[in-house]
Amino acid sequence: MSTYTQELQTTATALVAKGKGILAMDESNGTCNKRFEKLGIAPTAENRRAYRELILTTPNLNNFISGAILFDETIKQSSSTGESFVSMMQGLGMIPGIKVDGGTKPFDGHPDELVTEGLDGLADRVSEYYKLGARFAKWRAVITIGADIPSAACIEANADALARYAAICQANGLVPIVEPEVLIDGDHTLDRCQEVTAATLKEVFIQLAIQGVELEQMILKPSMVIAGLSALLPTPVNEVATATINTLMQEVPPTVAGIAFLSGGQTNEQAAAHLNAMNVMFPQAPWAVTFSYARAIQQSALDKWCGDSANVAAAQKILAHRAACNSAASVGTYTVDNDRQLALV
Ligand code: 5MM
Repeated sequence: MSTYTQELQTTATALVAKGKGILAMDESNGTCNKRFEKLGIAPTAENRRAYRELILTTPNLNNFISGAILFDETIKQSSSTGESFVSMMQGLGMIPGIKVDGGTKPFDGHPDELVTEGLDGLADRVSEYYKLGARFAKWRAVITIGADIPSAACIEANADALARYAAICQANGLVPIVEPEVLIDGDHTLDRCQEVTAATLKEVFIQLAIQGVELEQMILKPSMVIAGLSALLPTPVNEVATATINTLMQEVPPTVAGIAFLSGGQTNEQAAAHLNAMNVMFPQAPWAVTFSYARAIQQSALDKWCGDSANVAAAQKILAHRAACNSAASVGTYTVDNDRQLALV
């Protein structure tokens, strides 16, 4: 039993508390700037800080959000009143988390495939983030579906890195969020996505076992099993929910503390409706099934804000609405009609 066992267990359980999910606001500067530039927002540290302040000061956010994943720059920033973001979150009962991966790089010898880097010096960085107040971490691996990919080598390399990251986090006090994302890009069928997701999760849990990761002290952040964005036919909501939960039931041990999905390029309504259907149709699932969305919570609010302080209150209203919708989906009470009606209020 490590020094952190009890704390890790408590944090993992709190992150997936009933009716709550995780807000991913951990875009690296490159990703955040790209989203800003599309809207004509200058890609400055001050604008990134102001945007993160808008998010964290959204009224009632803590009713729906258990914790938020921050980027390295953000965890060291403060609000305009001078209070650090970490302190603000602690005061609101939202657990600070931190993205610790170093991003994806081309996987040498394997065209069109990626491997996530960032293990060098990770134990020291995790210890530092713990001292700054973080209590959980996130590492994202990316698996691409194509004609002859993913390769077994790509799945294994990414699963190995995820497991080594998770073990380092647990040894140094942070609950690891393990995020193997099977990209939605492409014209693949739902069946192909299911096959790749199953193979990926199988390897991830083999590697987690090899590294001795405590499953009760980690959260899995998977993508949903869904047809590719350019597939001919959209998949009905209940089919996505069924294929996703069946795949997880097959590959994810019941002792994992919780499942918190990424939205991965789905629309706001799709991300909420799919999560909702899983909770309605599979109440017997052994884990809490909730969200860890970035775009499906934030993007509409960012579009409204557009870097203008006059739009902060309106943007916060949109953000709170998306958080509330996904909270409802996490307990199976979301409807698209309510979503649209409340969005108009
Ligand atoms: C897949 O991206 C994660 C979840 O976001 P969505 O719900 O929008 O799919 C997200 O947490 C992502 O890992 C972060 O935004 C960091 O991304 P970058 O590209 O900066 O590493």
